[in-house]
Amino acid sequence: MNSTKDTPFTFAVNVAQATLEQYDNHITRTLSSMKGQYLDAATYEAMLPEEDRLLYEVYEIRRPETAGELLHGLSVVHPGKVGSEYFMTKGHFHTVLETAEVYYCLKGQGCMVMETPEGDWAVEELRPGRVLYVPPRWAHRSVNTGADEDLVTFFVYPGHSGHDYGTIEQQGFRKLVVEENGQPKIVDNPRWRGPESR
Ligand code: PAN
Ligand code: ZN
Repeated sequence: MNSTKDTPFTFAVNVAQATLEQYDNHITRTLSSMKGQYLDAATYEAMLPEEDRLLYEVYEIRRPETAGELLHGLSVVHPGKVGSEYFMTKGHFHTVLETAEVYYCLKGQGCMVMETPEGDWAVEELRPGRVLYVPPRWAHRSVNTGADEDLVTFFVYPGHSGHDYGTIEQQGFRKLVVEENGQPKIVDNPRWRGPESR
């Protein structure tokens, strides 16, 4: 696989199926890893004992986690909701805040929820063929708003970025994406616990 390669390499993305021909690491995240993240805590607690549902998966091409490298792979968020809130990734700031990321959407319907430590927020649509540029300093979480299709994105970010999950686990995102009358809607997160609300 790629981990020991220091010569150029290629691999195929199966565009029709939105899968990678090869990868080094497969991460799976289930409902139990999202404790405290969904607004409807009662529905979350009721769903857990029924089944620890698979919410999303990440397929990584392994590269050294150093500044000159680019980490890349595929993110797959499955369709579904907890209450009215769509399945989503945990979301994170990069530990090195001044690092950006590019996402290219291959399949599905969804959006990226983003915010900065300074209080800016943004939600951008993800659909096949769209590229999203996440600038340095912006925390990011992908949300699958499709009814029955995976949301698949190809991502690339600097090797030394690191992932700070703790900040989002503690304070959440300022905005949530929920279904209202069959449509996705951006709403304030009443449980957001950022520095300004404490
Ligand atoms: C992506 C994400 C991936 C899964 O590769 O890591 O979509 O989301 P979480 O990391 O929030 O669980 C990325 O943004 N890397 O930096
Ligand atoms: Zn990231």
